[in-house]
Amino acid sequence: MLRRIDLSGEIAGYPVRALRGLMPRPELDVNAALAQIQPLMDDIAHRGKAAVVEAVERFDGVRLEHLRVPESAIKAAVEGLAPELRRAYLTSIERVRAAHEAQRLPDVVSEVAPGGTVTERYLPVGRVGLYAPGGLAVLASSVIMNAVPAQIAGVESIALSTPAQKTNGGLPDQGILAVAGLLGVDEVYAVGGPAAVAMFTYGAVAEDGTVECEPVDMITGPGNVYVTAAKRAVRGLVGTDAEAGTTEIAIIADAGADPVHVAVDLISQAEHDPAAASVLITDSAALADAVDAELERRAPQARHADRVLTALKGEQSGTILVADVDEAVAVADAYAAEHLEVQTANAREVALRVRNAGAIFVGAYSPVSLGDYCAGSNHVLPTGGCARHSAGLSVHTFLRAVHVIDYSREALEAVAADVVVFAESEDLPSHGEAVSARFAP
Ligand code: HSO
Ligand code: ZN
Repeated sequence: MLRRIDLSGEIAGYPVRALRGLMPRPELDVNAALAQIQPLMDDIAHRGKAAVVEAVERFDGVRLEHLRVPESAIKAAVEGLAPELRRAYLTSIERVRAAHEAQRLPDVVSEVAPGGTVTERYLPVGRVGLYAPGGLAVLASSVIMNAVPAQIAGVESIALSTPAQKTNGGLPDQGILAVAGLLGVDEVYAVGGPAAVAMFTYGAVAEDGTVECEPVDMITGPGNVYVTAAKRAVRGLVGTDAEAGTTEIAIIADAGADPVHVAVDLISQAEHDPAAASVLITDSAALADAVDAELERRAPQARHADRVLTALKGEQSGTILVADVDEAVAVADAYAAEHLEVQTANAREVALRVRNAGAIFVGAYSPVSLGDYCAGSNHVLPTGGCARHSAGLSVHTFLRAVHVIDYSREALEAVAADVVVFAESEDLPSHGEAVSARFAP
């Protein structure tokens, strides 16, 4: 089922960069998507609400009178929840809150010299636009993963946008509305894709001057290649989070791993999208064979067998054979998976050696789908190798570190000569003067 890439014994010869090139990861052509969406983004920047309404009609087949979902619809969605689903939502919210509460950062004061301090204050972003995609599966859980860290960071104004659903009378998905209601997020827009990113960036004003959506300071949330492209297009005008695109799972497994556990986890993420990536990294050909046999048996029986089989057989998925666990860790670092499971002996110790992954799941009883809903961890994670340089959503995403500099007269005087000399060396004598003038007799 999975194609095999045999790298066993070869890893040591490869510098990390070259190793990256051997990974089963297709290039995502964000630039091509960007060229396609740019006219839409510009149109919304210039014409506001009217252009958003047209985009929603064109892409989601719904003609909106107002972009914003009435609060009564959010209330109704909460009231209409089946008790067991309500409990599942609340369990997820409670655990995500518990893990994220612990991420708050206290101010850090450094006394750099007697009488001279630099304080690092962590201040929340003022207004944030959260995006929850539609597409093959509409994911209410992503609303929890976006909103909880923003709320805990202290973001004052939180808006959510998610596609209008033709099948729900033009409102967004009921589950998304219900979760928004449970979280106390009442500013919800029925706008999807790049149009939502443009609306959040530029705001949306109606022709009669009514403001339908105020612009935000930051946009977060996962999305397809067009949403990714839209976020790249507006970066700088607004803040954005790491790129969270089509889902990926990589599993390091040794001969002792249970092939059923490995196979069901590979299938679980393949369920998201025909372009999802499921990668097994193992030093055991026997385990690879056993996992393949399980995939052959189980994948055709999955409810979404079509996309699962397409994903597993795609060039983005595969089994990478390595010589030992050290090589497996090197491959995992080169791949930098969104999700990495470690199903080996001493799994925790192996997991702690990995440097590059969006989130790491340790041992036989920490599957990725636990993290998707109820582990407490965040599931909005960097994909496409971005885990080399970026992190998933957390409270930190919504905080900015601001330095507060506070020097006394004596503390400034003690360092004045250094500032003057340094400024002179850069041919900026007025910089030096700004210090020395304070001490002129
Ligand atoms: N695995 C997805 C998140 C998700 N799964 C939501 C189910 N619902 C990306 O981390
Ligand atoms: Zn998932």
